Amino acid sequence: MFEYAPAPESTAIVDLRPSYGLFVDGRFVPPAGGRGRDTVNPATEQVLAEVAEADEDDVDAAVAAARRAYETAWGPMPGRERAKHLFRLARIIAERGRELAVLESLDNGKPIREARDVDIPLASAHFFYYAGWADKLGYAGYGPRPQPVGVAGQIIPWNFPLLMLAWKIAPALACGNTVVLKPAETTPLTALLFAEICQQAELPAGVVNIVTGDGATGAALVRHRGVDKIAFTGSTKVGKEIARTVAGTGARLSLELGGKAANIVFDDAPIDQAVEGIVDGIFFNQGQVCCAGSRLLVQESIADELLESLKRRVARLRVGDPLDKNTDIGAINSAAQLARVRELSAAGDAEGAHAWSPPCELPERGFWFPPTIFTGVSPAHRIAREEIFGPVLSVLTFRTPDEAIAKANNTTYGLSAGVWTEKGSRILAVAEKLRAGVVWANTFNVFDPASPFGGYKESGYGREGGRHGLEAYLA
Ligand code: TXE
Repeated sequence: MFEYAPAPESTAIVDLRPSYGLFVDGRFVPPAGGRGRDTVNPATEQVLAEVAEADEDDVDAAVAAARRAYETAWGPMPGRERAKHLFRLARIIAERGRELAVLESLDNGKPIREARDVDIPLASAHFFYYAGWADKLGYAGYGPRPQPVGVAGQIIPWNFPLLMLAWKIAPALACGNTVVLKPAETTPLTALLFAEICQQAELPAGVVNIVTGDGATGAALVRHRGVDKIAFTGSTKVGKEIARTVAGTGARLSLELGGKAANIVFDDAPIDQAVEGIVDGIFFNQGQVCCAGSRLLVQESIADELLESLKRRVARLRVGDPLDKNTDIGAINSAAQLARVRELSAAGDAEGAHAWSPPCELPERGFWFPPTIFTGVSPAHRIAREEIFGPVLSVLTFRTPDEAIAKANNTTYGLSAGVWTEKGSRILAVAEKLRAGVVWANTFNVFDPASPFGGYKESGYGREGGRHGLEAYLA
């Protein structure tokens, strides 16, 4: 168990090994406690592989390796040399894009089309973008010899496994930090393939360490005294717990937590375009997106017309096999996540909202939830307030722009929002008043490595992406 052997020669797109060790100090190693956990394909419930479960000793070894690499190899390395390594990582991710996309789809349940066209190219783009910064920090006002923070502990969720890894690792490395990253327990496989890519790119040993495991592994990393910075993306509940722990260790912290975005459609909006944006906003990645447009706020005068056309469009979405390139909606990532989506959807029914789903046959095995639209939702309902993190849209109406703004801001979160209107002046006026880190106008879920991303209120603090993303990793 957990012996690392090179992949067997094969023509298959992905070569899954029966078991995977931890990636520490440039090598795959068995976990100290000898424990493992199966990762399953959420579309079939079949076991894909057994993955090591790191305990305190493993985390300790990974942090020590990261510290050595920081002090002896990566920290002292000139920015232009670090840039070369990052460019190499970016190129290999792009070259191995097909393999990564298939693996991501298998482990996460997302449609292959999304993994292929969004997750993997964006992950590569993040490495390209931050590679460009590595040798320019000195000129960009960060001082003649910009100081990295040191060793970064990074904990990521399961909704965009490789992309979240790229958001975390690329800026950290560009600034001269070394990292210990913990992937989510249900989606470790692309992070482990990335570890292999680090070897292929001849990254110095210890610069990137990957410790797989669950919340206990994450907690061990968070309380480790050798970690100078914690970066976390995940639930608000765990984010708050981490903030409490970090208050006692003195590490720096950035948090990217949940959301409950309003997608606001005014009566002069281009309806067809808005419908596409609403569908993309809530059904992309089965709605398991922190910035998902999960609350549709539609102006009362066009509500009926818009809902009619939205339902016609949703009825055409294909739900099913994530590896079929015509699939629009794949599987929910885990049984636990499916239970959460079901629970909140049942709360919507119980509180008197009206659920609509198109007729669709869901596969018998695996974790599936049909695209669902709730109308008759009041702001007090749980489905209007809580993050569902599934393919479930809550529809509310408004009469005036002020009412739309008040309803949009009536949330404990503040990550993203959308505005649909033909009037440019209205876009600016409304966007200014929305308490959300990102506001999209006449589009939704558009990402670029050069744009900062992050929230207000219980959506967390700190920004990732763009020049702002460097701040988190410079002392
Ligand atoms: O998140 P967790 P879960 C929201 C979404 C979802 C809910 C629960 O609403 O329904 O959270 O999802 C690690 N110390 N988001 O339970 O537990 C864990 O192993 C340190 C929004 O999956 O927060 C994983 O690697 N780490 C979000 C990561 O934290 C701990 C994305 C996220 O898991 C830990 C995911 C601990 N005590 C869920 N406990 C977004 N912002 O996009 C767990 N972890």
